[in-house]
Amino acid sequence: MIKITTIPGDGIGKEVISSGIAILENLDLNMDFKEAAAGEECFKKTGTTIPEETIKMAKNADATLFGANTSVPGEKSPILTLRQSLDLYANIRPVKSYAGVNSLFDNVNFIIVRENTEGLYCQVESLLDDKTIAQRRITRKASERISNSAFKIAKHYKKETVTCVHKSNVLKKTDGIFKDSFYKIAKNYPNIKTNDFYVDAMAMYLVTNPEKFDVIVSTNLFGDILSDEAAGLVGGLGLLPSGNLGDKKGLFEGVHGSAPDIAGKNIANPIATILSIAMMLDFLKEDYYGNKIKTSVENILKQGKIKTPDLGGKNTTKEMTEAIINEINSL
Ligand code: GGG
Repeated sequence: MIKITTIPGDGIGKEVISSGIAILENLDLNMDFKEAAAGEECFKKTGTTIPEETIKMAKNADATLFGANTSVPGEKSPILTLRQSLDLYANIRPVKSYAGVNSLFDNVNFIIVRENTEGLYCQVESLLDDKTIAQRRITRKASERISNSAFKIAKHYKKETVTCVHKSNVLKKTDGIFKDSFYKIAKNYPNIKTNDFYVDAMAMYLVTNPEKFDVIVSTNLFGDILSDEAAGLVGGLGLLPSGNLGDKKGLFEGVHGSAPDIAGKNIANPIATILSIAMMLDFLKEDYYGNKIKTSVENILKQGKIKTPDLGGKNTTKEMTEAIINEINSL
């Protein structure tokens, strides 16, 4: 029995997780789903954005599926708390062009590997009179392990080059360590090419030559910002999946947020979650089903008959989900 904790959260999180469960229930797998609360709605009901019980349920599951959460001013972000509590230090975000999708580029295929536990996401900020300070913690340990994840991914997917993105000309100590750690770990992978760019230059290269990149490793905030830019290259956030991985645990979520403007309308694109489920199944060593899901999504996008509004169509979340289920069953 595979134990899955689901955390739908807020906004479109509920709709896309319900699509995700429909996809999983259709597979010939023995799975048990337990739902846990987190986010703005949970805060209104319980006074906390992430109850201890939710963290416990994520720790006890074989994998966790996360929808999205709306941030509550002054309160902890549930997703950051989960990443830190479960030490899910690697945020893996594959970015790919799909045939049939109207996008800026049709030849993109890279993976962003984002450090997930420190940087500006420590959630340590202070206010003294009119002076505010945010802590940007970068350690050798976390920098080396995320570089190692990036090289392992490059090796696994037979990618040629790993690119380190930083701003060490300004953040000399913090990003100095990040860059040094990258080149230290690179020595263990002599067959993989390396290069590094400042984040501002990288922001430009992604819109001029995105096809040149294979695996990109960066700190927490830079990795997040580049992910949204990358989504813009290939058709939007509705298509970008992600996995938050530690040494033992995995939590999977679309890169998008809770999108309150379209929540509850049955028009959110479920593909980011469905592709995150494919990543989850690979993580659970059920890659036969993971591959089936990926192929089905590719086929549906290529056929172009069913499109949610973000892809230029008028179909609903449920219609897209049903089309992908039918495609899976036809393979
Ligand atoms: N920009 C898309 C979005 O809002 N994604 C949700 C998000 O930012 N989550 C926090 C994170 O991934 O660090």
